[in-house]
Amino acid sequence: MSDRRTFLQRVLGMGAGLLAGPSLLAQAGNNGLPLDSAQLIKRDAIVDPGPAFSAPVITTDVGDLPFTMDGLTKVFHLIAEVFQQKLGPDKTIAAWGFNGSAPGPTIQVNQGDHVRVIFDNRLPEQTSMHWHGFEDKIRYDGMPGISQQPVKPGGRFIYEFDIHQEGTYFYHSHMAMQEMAGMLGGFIMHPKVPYRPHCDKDFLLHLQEYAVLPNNTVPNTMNMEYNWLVLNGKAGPATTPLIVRLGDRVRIRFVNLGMDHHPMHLHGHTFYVTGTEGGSIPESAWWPGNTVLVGVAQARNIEFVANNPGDWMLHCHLPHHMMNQMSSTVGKMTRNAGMPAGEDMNTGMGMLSGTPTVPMGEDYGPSLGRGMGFGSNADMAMTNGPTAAQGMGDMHGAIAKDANAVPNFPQDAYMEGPMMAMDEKVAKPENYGLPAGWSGYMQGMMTFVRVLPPAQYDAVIARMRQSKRSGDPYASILSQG
Ligand SMILES: [Cu+2]
Repeated sequence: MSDRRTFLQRVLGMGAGLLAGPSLLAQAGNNGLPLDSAQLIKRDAIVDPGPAFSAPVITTDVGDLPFTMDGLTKVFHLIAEVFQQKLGPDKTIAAWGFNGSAPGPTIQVNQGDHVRVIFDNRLPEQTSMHWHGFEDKIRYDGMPGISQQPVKPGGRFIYEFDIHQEGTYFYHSHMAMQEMAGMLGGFIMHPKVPYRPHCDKDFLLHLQEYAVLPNNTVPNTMNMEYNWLVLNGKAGPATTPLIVRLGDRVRIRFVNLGMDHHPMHLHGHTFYVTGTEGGSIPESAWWPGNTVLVGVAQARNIEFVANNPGDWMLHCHLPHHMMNQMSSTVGKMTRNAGMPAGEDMNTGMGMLSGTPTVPMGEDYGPSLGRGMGFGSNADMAMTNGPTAAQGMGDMHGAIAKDANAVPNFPQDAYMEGPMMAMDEKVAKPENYGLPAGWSGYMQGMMTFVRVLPPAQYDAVIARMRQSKRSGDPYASILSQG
């Protein structure tokens, strides 16, 4: 038991308070049993005292910031830096983030903890960290030039907090453009008395947007229109699904530190909104829905019983946020089979040259690519025309014979479907068992909640375990049972 607990604490970066005593084994036991529908109803209707700890939060594609102990103080080392980050296959950006990740790794603490964050600035300019929603001393509020002197390049500042709140909080640079380059992260305060009902799975999803042109790796932080909509730093289909077992009670915490508001929609389930950026909502005030609007600088916690098996979509419902790189679909090349990748966006859209020098210029093929930011030969290793369907899906009959005579054709004909499929490029254990070609239909701020019956759940978890990824965001689940 003590070995296991030590191991879990190391892997999860959790304090002893979170993994208290014998309930850990009870938890593994509960998860080892299939639930029939009667049990599901019972589970929903009766307030289960549940285990005496909170499930650690899983931040897919990001993970946690580890800590060390200095006496009774939890010490985190947060490093602001610039690095390359893949939003998906074939699209890399120069991100400004923390410890090699944008969003930065999640900090998880317990109510009652004393916390120290040693912050190092490895950016080429000064910065300052704000701790969003913290009711703490103003000298640690991170307002540059007001509550503290900015942290100069190469400089360090030490923040200290007494955690008396609970809920979904976040940290971010208080320099606005740095925030838009990726400088934000989650700060979870677990409650001293665990929330009821107990959630078996608890996820954090950051909602972000970037404007990055084809052939470019540098996000335009002043742009107001975005072509890359990401969850935890990945655009669909490169997002990692949320893996849950049929019958699990699930919490998802959405955090929005971007420029747009995002109505997040879950298929197949009705959830309750149970928390905001101000902490948990009393149960009497929870409200039901299947879509929750997550405004800028807000957090929204939702909870539901995953009692409906299937691979359910979870996505922002703004149509343009359900796509990746948008570019021209007009011009003669869309009318032919076997489209080339196209020229770069400027050329393909006739902005700089072409005859005529308008987006409809016929000299060049359209630069296609809501798929994965394609639209440039320089951005991608393969063409994305119907001939490059990677053997997945079937284009036969996908376009009507008289399609070209129909006003406004094409809409999604070359944007969603087999030519955008890249199952192999985004293969990972969490995608095991999805139908072939699935990736051609998943783009932008979009992922799955995979509600898996016990046998399928075990098969996916086994593959995740076998992959032995270092710093696996799912470590807290993989170390169970
Ligand atoms: Cu959105």
